[in-house]
Amino acid sequence: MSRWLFSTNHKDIGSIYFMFGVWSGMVGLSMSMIMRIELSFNATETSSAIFNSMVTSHAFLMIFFFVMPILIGGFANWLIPLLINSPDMAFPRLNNLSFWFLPPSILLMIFSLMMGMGAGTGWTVYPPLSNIVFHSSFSVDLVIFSLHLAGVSSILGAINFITTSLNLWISPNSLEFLSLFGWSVLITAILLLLSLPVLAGAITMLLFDRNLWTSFFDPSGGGDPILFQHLFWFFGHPEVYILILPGFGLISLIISQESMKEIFGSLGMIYAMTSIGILGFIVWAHHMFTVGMDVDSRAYFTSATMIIAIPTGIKVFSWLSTVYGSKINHTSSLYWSLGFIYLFTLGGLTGIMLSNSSIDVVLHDSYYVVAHFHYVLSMGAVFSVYSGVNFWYPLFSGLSMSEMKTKTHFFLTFIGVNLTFFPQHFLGLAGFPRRYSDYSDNFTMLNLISSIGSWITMVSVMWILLILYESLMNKQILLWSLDSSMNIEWMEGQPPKFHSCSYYPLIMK
Ligand code: HAS
Ligand code: CU
Repeated sequence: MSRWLFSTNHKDIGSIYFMFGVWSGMVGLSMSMIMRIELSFNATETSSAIFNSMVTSHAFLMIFFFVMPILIGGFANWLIPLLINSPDMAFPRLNNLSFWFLPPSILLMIFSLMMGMGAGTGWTVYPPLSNIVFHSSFSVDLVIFSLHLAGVSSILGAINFITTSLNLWISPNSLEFLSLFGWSVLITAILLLLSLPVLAGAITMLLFDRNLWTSFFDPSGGGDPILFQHLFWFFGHPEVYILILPGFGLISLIISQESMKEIFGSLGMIYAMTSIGILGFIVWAHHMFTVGMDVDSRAYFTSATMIIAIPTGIKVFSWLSTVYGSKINHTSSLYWSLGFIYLFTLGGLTGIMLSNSSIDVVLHDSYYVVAHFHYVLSMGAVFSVYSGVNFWYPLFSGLSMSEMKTKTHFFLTFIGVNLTFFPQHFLGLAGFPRRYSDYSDNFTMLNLISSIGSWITMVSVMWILLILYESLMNKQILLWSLDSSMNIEWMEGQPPKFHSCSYYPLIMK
């Protein structure tokens, strides 16, 4: 018990982050299924209220309690000290504290659904909807407290990763040789450190507006609700890159390993990630094109946003150039990586469409936006998680999963998520607004396809859980890895042995 509760070991802490993330991912998934079920029937007043609070909690759970804990808490905790040859993180006890802020935080989020009316604000928590007038119960306050705790957890984690990457880096002592995953986590941690305090400020001001009679966001007291939007998106846009950058890092390591060569243009990859990180801070108002902004600002935010396609394109083409012409290992982990490149690019391209302020005025708050961000998240970030899980499961657990089964899992998920989200582009273009609990008949067909897709995805999640269960129960250890190119030696009852000559130097790059 104390091994987990008081753990200061980066691998153990990484493992509890994984368990936590998988659990909250399942809760988040259930919430999305509740939304799809609601959309399959005629809405009532009650079902609409539930729908609204599901929209809010689903987003928070997936972002703060699934993707971030798994990619940063799980993968980065496990891999960063290994990649820089350091015995542990710089502040092991702080690492423990970072994790243990999360359970109370998620409890507050769940309590917000059970006490009061539920927070039907969406993850953006915009006032005036989130004001005491329109959300008079305790729910929004609970959401704010939950975000405070999750924010503290992430800031402490960020401090830890930055210090570890810069100070525990033993040899060679040039950052150019830090692995691409190391770079992605370092940049992510800097983004966290700079953006989360702004969110904390915004939600604390909202808390004061709700309970202490301030009027930061209330025009009747001299405030301005648009101020909240600026503060939120100054955090919110860097946040989307926080969600994807560690995924980029994992994909780079995996593509390089499975193609058996160094990543094409790895220095360019470092510059690309750095530019994405910097640019991410100066494009936030592309989420606010419809607030009545002047034309010059819209022109600026449109152009600045479009520039991000350049470093991102550099990353996509470098991954493709790495795979091109190499004798690739057809592992399920590589399937997920290739799926990532394909579908993330699709999502990125719809992002470029949305960055045109004149187009966004029509598409804002429509399902087109929902399709965009699920392509970059459900198929970008989540595919990178699955790719990483398939790749490092043997290292994390000492066990193996059936390749044949994990490949069927890949295809099932691939079909499921595309069926779910591709039709949502057309729903958006046809004018179906997001966050609505009901719709007119002409939207039925596309919604039906989307719901069927979500059930297929649900089955695919059950399938991977079964695969994991089978592996854990049977203590499925390979005697000798058939896949010699992975250079891992498996001996019954012993942890896997990595042949440093090939595996390690490759993942170091
Ligand atoms: Fe986004 C809304 C624009 C990347 C996540 N995004 C969201 C929301 C989320 C999200 C969660 O400008 C909704 C928030 C909410 O609740 O309201 N996004 C972009 C752009 C990029 C982008 C330009 N988004 C992401 C990533 C996310 C993410 C990554 C998470 C993981 N996004 C927007 C805009 C909105 C938005 C608007 C607001 C919409 C609204 O009205 O609310 C870029 O980083 C994408 C770059 C990637 C590529 C693909 C690879 C590049 C290649 C190079 C060639 C491409 C070229 C472009 C030259 C571009 C292969 C050509 C252009 C063509 C159209 C063909
Ligand atoms: Cu954005």
